[in-house]
Amino acid sequence: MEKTMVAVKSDGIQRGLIGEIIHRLEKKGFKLIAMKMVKPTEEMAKQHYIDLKDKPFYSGLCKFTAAGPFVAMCWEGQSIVKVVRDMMGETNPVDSKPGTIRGDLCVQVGRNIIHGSDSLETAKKEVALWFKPEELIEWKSCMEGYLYE
Ligand code: IDP
Ligand code: MG
Repeated sequence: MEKTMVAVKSDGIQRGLIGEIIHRLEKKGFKLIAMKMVKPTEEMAKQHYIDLKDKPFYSGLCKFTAAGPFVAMCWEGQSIVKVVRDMMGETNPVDSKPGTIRGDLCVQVGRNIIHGSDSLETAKKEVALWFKPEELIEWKSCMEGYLYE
């Protein structure tokens, strides 16, 4: 099973969408392994978005991230990194298809409400950035036999 890091960003939290995002991932059949609400330091925000450090919007993105609450989660499931990215939709909601989280729930790229790791390698780094190993709760879902053969 793969793990991925998902976050509801402060715009998603302000808009009351924490439950909606969790609901979609739960309904899909993915398993929540860890979750916390934090107010990230600017250092954590910078680390989280380190791959974008040369982009013109990097500084503003990190300041926005550090200014508000952030719900960090770790989810587990088969091929979850790719599937969550597909469920999120494109980075720019203008290009996100209806039915995706960003396609249904937001309008502009700088307020696109959700983060999801973009590769298995990134997922490992991001899970380790936001969670200590003991914060990842390995539990057996009673639905497992009905989700996986
Ligand atoms: P992703 O969130 O779909 O993985 P990334 O390219 O990793 O997209 O960018 C991280 C975040 O940076 C985006 O979710 C968005 O909030 C913000 N962002 C990306 N591109 C732009 C831009 O052109 N202008 C403003 N913000 C941007
Ligand atoms: Mg990204």
